[in-house]
Amino acid sequence: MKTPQPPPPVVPRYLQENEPCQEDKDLISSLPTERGWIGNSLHKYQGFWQATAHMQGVLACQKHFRALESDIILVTTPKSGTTWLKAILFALVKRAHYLDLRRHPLLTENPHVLVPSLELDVYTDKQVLPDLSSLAPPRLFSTHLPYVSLPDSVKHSGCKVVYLCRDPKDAFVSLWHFVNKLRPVGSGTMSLYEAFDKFCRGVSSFGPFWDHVLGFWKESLKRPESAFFIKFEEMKQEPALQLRRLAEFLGCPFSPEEETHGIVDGILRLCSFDNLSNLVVNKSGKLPAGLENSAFFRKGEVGDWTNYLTTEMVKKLDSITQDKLHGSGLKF
Ligand code: PAP
Repeated sequence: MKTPQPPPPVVPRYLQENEPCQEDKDLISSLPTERGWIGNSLHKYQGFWQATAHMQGVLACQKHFRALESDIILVTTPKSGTTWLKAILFALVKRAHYLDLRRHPLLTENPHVLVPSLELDVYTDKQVLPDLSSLAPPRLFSTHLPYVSLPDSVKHSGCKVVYLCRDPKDAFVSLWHFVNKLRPVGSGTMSLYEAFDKFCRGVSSFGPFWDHVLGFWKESLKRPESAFFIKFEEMKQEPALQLRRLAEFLGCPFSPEEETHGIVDGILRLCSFDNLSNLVVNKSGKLPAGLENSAFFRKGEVGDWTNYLTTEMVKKLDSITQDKLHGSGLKF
């Protein structure tokens, strides 16, 4: 009699290495490759590092995504507050549909579901291209792609790009924590030092951080009507002011009646770290790719790097930032 075997462990989709088609395989094998942060590989594509599992989605959205003039694309460097800004953008531009904030979709869905990522969600199915034609305008999408890798239509359709970044010291600390939650069971944690070395060399998903930020900073100076540049720290410092600026930029400013009814504060309360992180969906739910929703909520503060980085690390990161951003007018 056969002894019953335990069921094979279910590997979450984000840890599965999708078998790329032959054309993508050929491209990937021609790219510089380094070991990634969660036991995967990173490939340098168009000057930026992409995980093998993301390459298919990156290439497919570059090839197939057709932006509309009315689209809004949130672009972020990883761990810069993407989840927060997704919530804010959704609440802002769809506010006419959800007047009662006590019955809002953000109370039952994670922001990553409401604002899907082009390369990580929308274009991940190898077999079937998504039909985006029935989505009500303005369509909201996100991406971590650098400016050079954006689908052409995002650059030329006249759609609005909202770009969010964060002090690299906090973005790095947040990324290190996140990656350690994502690593496969049994593969141990990645040390802060190993992660720091990779981050400083630019070898992180969608990195180098500085080149990513500079690409969109320059674009926002050249075409301020199409690209809105904002830092996590600015959002934290003056959320109401920044939300009103965002509404103006997106062509949906708050009316005097909305101001009287406190809609700005209502949106900010709905999207606050305390509110979102304490919802059942974000405490215990999972994304379709298998990531725990709770992994996107840690502290949500400015300056947590002081609790992790040594004086030498701070010196090194600050000096890279100064060198890379020198002359650009951008500072952290
Ligand atoms: P992603 O790029 O993988 O989508 P992203 O949402 O950018 O992740 O990063 C998560 C960070 O945003 C976390 O920062 P921390 O590690 O320094 O704490 C997370 O706590 C923070 N965050 C998530 N939601 C909010 C929010 N509503 N307000 C402020 N910060 C938030």
